[in-house]
Amino acid sequence: MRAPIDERRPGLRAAHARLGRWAVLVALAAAGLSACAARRGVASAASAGGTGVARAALTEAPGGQLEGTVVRHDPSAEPLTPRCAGADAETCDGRDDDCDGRIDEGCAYAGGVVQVTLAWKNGADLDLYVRDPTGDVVSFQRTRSPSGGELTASARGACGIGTTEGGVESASWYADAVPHGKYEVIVQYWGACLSGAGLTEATVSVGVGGAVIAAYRIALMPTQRARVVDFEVR
Ligand SMILES: [Ca+2]
Ligand SMILES: [Ca+2]
Repeated sequence: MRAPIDERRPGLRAAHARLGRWAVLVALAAAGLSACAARRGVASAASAGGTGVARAALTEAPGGQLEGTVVRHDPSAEPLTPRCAGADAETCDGRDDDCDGRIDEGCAYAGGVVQVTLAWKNGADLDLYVRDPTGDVVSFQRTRSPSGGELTASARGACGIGTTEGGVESASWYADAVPHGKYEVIVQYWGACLSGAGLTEATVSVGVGGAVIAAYRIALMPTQRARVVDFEVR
């Protein structure tokens, strides 16, 4: 069953179904609200040390008294054990390599008190969607939500943007506006982009209040969607 991605934009979802994603992107571009442009904006802001990075600097510290708990995860999602490779080993790969409770700190996207980061290593185009307890969904379709969520890294929009050797998508909520309750993390494999991308392994990590509460490996085929993990913040 296809998970409803963005119930605040039923028109867009219906258009997806009727016309396919390219047609929707063209329509959005004509209206000056191109999803591709939104993705470029996110990527360029991050790479230039823009808003997301500045917010990270303000909010990456301790994380207050928030706690996060995994409610469920996709049966095919394989829990990953911490690597704890050492203090100098953090790389921009969607995992907390050095086990300091922060995912990919020092990379060109934000931390946050709640952080969900998706990463993969081939030419596929994967999309991250995070639905927060208010029902808002943060994704490339909507990079900022009224609840304070922000997509701070986006990769390979419609296969046309980003690197050819993998990507990262990451969403954050900050200390001054963290909705409490259940979050849903959904990954959509939009397309293979480069021929031969095919089955793609990705990692999904979730950080809450200065601790990584979940990390999974999941494998998806083109067009497949998975609700990787639900977690609760309280
Ligand atoms: Ca990392
Ligand atoms: Ca880390």
